[in-house]
Order: sequence, then structure tokens, then C-alpha cells
Amino acid sequence: MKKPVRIVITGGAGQIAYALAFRIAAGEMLGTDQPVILHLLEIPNALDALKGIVMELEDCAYPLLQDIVMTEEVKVAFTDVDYALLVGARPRGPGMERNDLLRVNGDIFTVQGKALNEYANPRVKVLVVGNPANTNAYIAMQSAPNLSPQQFSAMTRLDHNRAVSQLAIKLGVPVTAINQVIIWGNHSATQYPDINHALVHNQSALALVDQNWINHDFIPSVQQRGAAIINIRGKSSAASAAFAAMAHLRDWVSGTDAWVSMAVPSDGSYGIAEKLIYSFPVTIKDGEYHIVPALEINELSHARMQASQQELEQERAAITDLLC
Ligand code: NAX
Repeated sequence: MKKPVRIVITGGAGQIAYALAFRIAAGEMLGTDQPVILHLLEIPNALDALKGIVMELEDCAYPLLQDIVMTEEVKVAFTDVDYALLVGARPRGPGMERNDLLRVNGDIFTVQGKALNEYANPRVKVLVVGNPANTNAYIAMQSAPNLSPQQFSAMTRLDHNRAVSQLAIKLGVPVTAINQVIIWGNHSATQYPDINHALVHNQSALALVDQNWINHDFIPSVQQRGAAIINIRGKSSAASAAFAAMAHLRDWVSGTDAWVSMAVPSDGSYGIAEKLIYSFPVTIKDGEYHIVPALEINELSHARMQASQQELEQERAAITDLLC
């Protein structure tokens, strides 16, 4: 039997965590031979709800779930964790401006970044789901000087999966026929879902769909999918977000030759400012991701990629003083 790994989920009483914790405990993320210890962090107001979830986890009698740590203390939550799923974040409240939202979350992710730096396994892998995810990940990364920036990422896998699915539905093919779809940039409406390099049954996707559909249907529908779900369901995506988070971490650990989208600190690839947490196409080997190099980028793509970079630079400017 393998040694158990510790996985922290922040926002443990939230709806995404509710869709995550049970599946991770069942072995769906790291495999059915990998015992896990779940650390669940919540704010004091949500501890009762969290207690209920812990009771349900116990009631599942999962063979792989060796222990559950439920806490409101960041130090306890992050001690010795091997994987950190930072899901909890403050949503935008009434009258709150975008910058206010960036800053309240900035405070949360500064504290959590410092705690990861101090208490986590030095090889911890961090995935930020809580919005604004890219900038929250940037803040956590900058607050953890002893960890490598490559240990931090933000989630655009849900956007990636949405793009793959939309293309598959349009062409009437299974999702498994599709590869090399890309999400560039921020997990926001400026993200750029790009199918210029996508393959469908190893044939260029561009030969199968017209530009009008790409520009006026595909791109906006992927960019606006989260809002569309809120409008219809009355709540934001949860099960699909949890599934994407598990796929992101599973691939990061186990590797993939297929391209997946991950928001990671830019190394300057494609002219994107270094260290911005920007979504790139990656492949993964031996626990390390590699940005797919040297893709040809046309003018239109370049403009869209720049627009998302600019938004991330503005977000960074709004929180820079928090990092001093
Ligand atoms: P919920 O509001 O259901 O849950 C969030 C939980 O976080 C709450 O229980 C809250 O008490 C807790 N929390 C707040 N501050 C905390 C702190 N400092 N420490 C620990 N816990 C804290 O939201 P949910 O639907 O679960 O969504 C969570 C986050 O994911 C949101 O920020 C949401 O915008 C974001 N999303 C990101 C996606 C992505 O693709 N990157 C997609 C789905 C989702 O919209």
C-alpha cells in the first residue's frame, strides 16, 4: 500500500468542494491505490456546514480515506500537504467593485501562500480554482518565496473542456477525437479559446468549421459559458468545475502527451510577460508541465492573447502593494 498523501481543499463547505471531496476520497483523482488524508479549511461561519460534510465523508467508509482534518486555522490546514486545491474565495458582494474583489481575495491568498511556504511539503503542487483565479494564484506564488513558481497554477481546464465539448457537439464527433484545443490567458471573459491548431481525428479543425462560427459562436459561447450556467441554473458551475480540477491535478501528477490548458507562470513564451499566471497549452511528464513551444500565432490570435494579458497586468497592478 502506498503512503497516504495529504490534500487540502479550501472552501470545504462550498459547492465545488462538495463535488470534489467525495470523488477524491473514492480515488478518482490520484488512483484507487493511493490513500489520502483530506484537510478541509473553512471560515468560522461555515464550520457547522463543514462538520456535516465530514460526517457524510465518514459515512461513506471510503477504504482510501485515512483521516480528515477539519479546521479554520490556515496553519493546520496547510501543514505537510502534498496537494493544495485552493477553492474558497470571497464572491463579489453588493456594491463591490472589481478592484475591491481583487483586494479582499488578495488578502486571503497572501495568507495562504505564506502558509504553503512555511508548512506544506516543499514539493507541494498548488491549483487555484477560487476567482479571480489567475491573480489569486499569482499572489499565492509571490507570497511563497521558498517554493518554485512552477508549483503554482490556476484552473482553465474547465474552459478547455467546454471548448472541446462545443467543438465535438458542432462536428458530431466524440470528444476523444479532438486534440490540441487551447485556452490562452485569463480565466475570465477575455480568455481566448483557440482552435487554430486543433485536430479532429488528426485532421485540422479549421478545415471542418467556418471562421464565422468560430468568431461569433464558438469563442463567445466558451467565454460566456460560466455566466450562461449561472443564468439558467441560478448557481455557478460546480460538478464540472470539480471534475476539471481533478483532471488538472491528475494530469499534473500522472502526465499527458495530449495538450491540456493550464494557467501557469509565464516564462516569456509567446511574448507573455514573465511570471503572469497565464493559460498556455502544456504537455506533462514526470510531474512537470512543459508549455507547447513555437506555435505559429496569427495576427488575430495575437491580439486576443494580448488583450487577456493586459487584463492580467491590470489585475496585478491592483494588488501589487499587498505583496510588499
Ligand atoms: P461557494 O460560495 O459555494 O463556496 C466557497 C466557500 O469558500 C464558502 O463555503 C466560503 O465559506 C469559503 N471561503 C471563503 N473564504 C475562505 C477562506 N479565506 N478560507 C477558507 N474558505 C473560505 O463557491 P463555489 O461554487 O464552491 O466556488 C468556489 C470558487 O470557484 C469561486 O471563487 C468561484 O468563482 C470559482 N470558480 C472557478 C472556476 C474556474 O474555472 N477557475 C469555475 C467554477 C467557479 O466559478
